[in-house]
Amino acid sequence: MTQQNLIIILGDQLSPKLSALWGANKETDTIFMCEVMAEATYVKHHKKKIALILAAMRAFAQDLRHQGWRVDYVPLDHPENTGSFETEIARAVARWNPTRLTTTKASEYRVLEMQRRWVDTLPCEVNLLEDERFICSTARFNAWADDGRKQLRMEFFYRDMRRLTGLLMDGDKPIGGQWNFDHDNRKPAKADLFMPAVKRYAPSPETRTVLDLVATRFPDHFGDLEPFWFGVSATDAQDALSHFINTALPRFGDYQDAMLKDHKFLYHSLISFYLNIGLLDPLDVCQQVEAAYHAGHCPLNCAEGYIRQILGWREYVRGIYWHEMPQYATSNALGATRSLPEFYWTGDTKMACLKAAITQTKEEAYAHHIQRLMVTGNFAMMAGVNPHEVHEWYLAVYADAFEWVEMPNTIGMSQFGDDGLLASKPYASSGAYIDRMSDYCGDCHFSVKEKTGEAACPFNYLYWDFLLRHREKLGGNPRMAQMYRTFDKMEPSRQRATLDSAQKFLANLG
Ligand code: FAD
Ligand code: DLZ
Repeated sequence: MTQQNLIIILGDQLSPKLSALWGANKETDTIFMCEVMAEATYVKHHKKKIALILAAMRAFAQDLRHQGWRVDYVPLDHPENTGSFETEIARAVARWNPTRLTTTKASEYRVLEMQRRWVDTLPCEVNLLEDERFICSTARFNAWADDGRKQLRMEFFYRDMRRLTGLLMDGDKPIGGQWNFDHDNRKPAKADLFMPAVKRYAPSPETRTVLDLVATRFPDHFGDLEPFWFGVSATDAQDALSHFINTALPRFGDYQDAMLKDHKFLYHSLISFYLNIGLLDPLDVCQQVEAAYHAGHCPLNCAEGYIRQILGWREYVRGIYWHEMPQYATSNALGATRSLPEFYWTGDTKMACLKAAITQTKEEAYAHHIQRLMVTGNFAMMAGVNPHEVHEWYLAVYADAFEWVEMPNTIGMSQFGDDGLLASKPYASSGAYIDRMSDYCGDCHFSVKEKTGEAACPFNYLYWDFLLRHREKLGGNPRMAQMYRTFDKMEPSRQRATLDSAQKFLANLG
């Protein structure tokens, strides 16, 4: 049977607005989707993440069928499934014999390279389209980045994006007279604060089938599969967003950086995993938050802080990824070589903050930004763990992790592996920061007040050891100068005790 067009939709392209669907014809075209082992195992993704993607792919395919599309869908347990995009797409082309194959560029470099090979290997025309689901095209970002500027700082990119979209703008001026209201944000939270409940979605029979499949096929992957509460459709995702706007947005900014051991989600929106697979549109999300602000539903610091995460950070890290790949993947500016400690896979550590962040990651495939940056990321960087290993961990364990967004956050922001391309200084901190922003330290085995010795919080001495190890590279950074002066003013005996404590700890880290 000869078809005009075979349209390939990948597991993170679940958007009706996908460019591969523009101009498609329900009469003559066939949509192809496949579940493949290779995508679940190139890093061993968290069970919940695999379940989310497969369940959402099936729900999306079902919606397309209801809209009258012909969908050729190969499930993971199909007896003839060959297990990779390349072989499954070759089989689909043999089945349908299309004159043309249309697909939207993959979000990850690894898969885009595959798609580019299809041009030479497949016996039909291959139409590879831009992914138009982002607010800033890669061409626009590249033009901004290559405009002779000295540094590619997010804040300036964000201002351009505010001007481009008109979000929270009054003519050419930012509403409220400032671009950024972070000085009103970042308060520590108290455990007795009223916390909004997370919206949970009971698995449908179709999702249950996926959960059984994941339990059978990926028993040795990291993470708890149950309870599975993610939504799997655009309707669920919009409902989760509305719930966030109604219940948590008014306090989002204030407690954005807080961490509490009994409140995993605080005032965060928990929509990254929906956005990243296409169930929500980023501009639409920002516009809904802007509308909530104009309706008097949330203060400006919350609306601005939230919009900046999506319009600013999310678009910016994607731009950095495509601007810098493929060399970005192996960047290791601090020459870190240690293997990732085993406790990142078990949570079995006496450090209460790391235990909490990793245990929650295992349970939920989710941790919020500050847990990722200032707990697991901060520790790995100060302990000198190879950033590529750290990257593979983050890519595997979070439901929202796709390389384009995860890699710049990990290798750049959290590990300083890109030599300051993304962050003006390393996000290194002692235990005092974690103590200020969380309630983890109270019942920790280690004392955050102690600076050296076996009872001291390891973050305290690792911080100085990290700075000293990298003095040549970081000593000239004006944002670090004060910290080096503080170390230099310490009593020599205290300096020695600090570095000895770090050496002992690192020697036992394995
Ligand atoms: P909220 O706190 O409610 O923020 C709202 C939205 O803003 C998020 O849904 C997300 O889309 C966006 N956002 C916020 N911060 C960032 C950021 N730094 N970069 C990009 N988008 C941002 N985010 C991912 O989506 N996927 C990842 O794989 C990922 N890996 C990370 C790894 C490290 C080491 C760090 C430090 C951060 C990482 N982030 C990643 C960014 C951020 O931690 C998550 O986007 C956020 O925690 C998702 O939870 P939320 O939806 O509740 O976000
Ligand atoms: C992450 C993932 C997983 C686990 N499984 C699939 C799958 O079976 N089929 C599919 O199309 N996509 C899957 N994905 C998402 C892909 O890895 C994603 O499309 C690429 O990362 C984009 O470059």
